Amino acid sequence: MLRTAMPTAVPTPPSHPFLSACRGERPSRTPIWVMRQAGRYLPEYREIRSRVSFEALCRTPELCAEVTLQPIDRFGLDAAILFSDILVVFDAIGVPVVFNPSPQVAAPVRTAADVKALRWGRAADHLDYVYQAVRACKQALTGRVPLIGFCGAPMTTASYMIEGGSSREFEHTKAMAFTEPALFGGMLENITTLLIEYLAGQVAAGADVVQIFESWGAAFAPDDYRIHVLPHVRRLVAECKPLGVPIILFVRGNAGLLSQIRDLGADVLGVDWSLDLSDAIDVVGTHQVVQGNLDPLTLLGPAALVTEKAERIVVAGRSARAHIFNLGHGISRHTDPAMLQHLVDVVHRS
Ligand code: 1CP
Repeated sequence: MLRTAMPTAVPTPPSHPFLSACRGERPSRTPIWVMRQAGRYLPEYREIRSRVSFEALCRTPELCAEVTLQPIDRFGLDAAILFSDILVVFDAIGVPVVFNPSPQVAAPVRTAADVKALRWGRAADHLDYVYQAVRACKQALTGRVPLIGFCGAPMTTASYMIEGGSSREFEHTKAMAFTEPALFGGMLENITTLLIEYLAGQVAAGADVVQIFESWGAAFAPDDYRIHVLPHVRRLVAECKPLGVPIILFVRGNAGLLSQIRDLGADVLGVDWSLDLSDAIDVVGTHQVVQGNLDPLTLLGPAALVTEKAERIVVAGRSARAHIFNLGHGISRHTDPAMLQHLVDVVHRS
């Protein structure tokens, strides 16, 4: 549903270094953005959060745009990522979630009856506030940098519903996959359909690139991942290809999974910090575009260490088809913003 009230946003030039790298071209300098770049390590974010709950923030497009642009205005990063959360899709299917700040689902979804009771079918139509936020971001960015839309991968998303929140062991999720594979598979299939529609809605609203977050890839052993999880990620990537924007697939815990995800057709593979970038490139091949992979907690160390590690990653990235610098997972809330500025400067001058 297009809103005609909002003027047309200025498009980002296709020659932008981040978009060039996503397409597999080598831009003149290594582009950098960082996962969770808008968030609690920024005083200007905490100021807004002192007045507005996280839930209200996600549902207020103008505030989403303001928060999305905070790190862009401050650091000179090469891409913006929509401020939202992978779990807002629960709104669409009728699973209440609260953030405290970690997500809590009071009524977990574990049985066939629980799954059947959810509001499947054109569920992504209920997420118009996200699409409005994408439009507000594009408007505010005035073409300065591209905007990344995103979703969780099917299993990562489902795990929060099944566990009732964050988890260390994923015992309910894995028990469901192992004891009731048809129920688990059916649930992931429904979620995948929702995620495809959801990413299509974000792209229609103006997202230049989409990233799929498989934050809990390591929950499953590689052979179980191949059986229970991979087919859904494959379908998500395949059915998002026709959207015509680059797809970044980030799998955390991917040292053991890179060989499974390298052939799914994602334009960029996000590498976590559990392995050296050069080893990741050995596995995925030098024809792949990679993104990553500094350990986020390096930013809690001295500037000289950040310089040394970042430069090493930039050098390793030169053997890939193209490289987008990022952290190997989300930035810590304990990070000094000055250290992120130092990292951006090091990457840009390397
Ligand atoms: O302000 C607050 O106190 C809320 C903390 C917070 C924030 C800032 C949450 C709750 N989500 C977010 C924003 C968010 N979440 C973004 C913003 C865009 C950016 O990167 O700047 C993004 C992309 C996410 C995605 C997300 N949410 C993921 C995937 C990425 C990752 O970090 O692995 C996951 C797993 C979530 C779930 C979630 N939501 C919030 C928290 C604290 C969590 C993680 C909980 C857990 O560890 O299980």
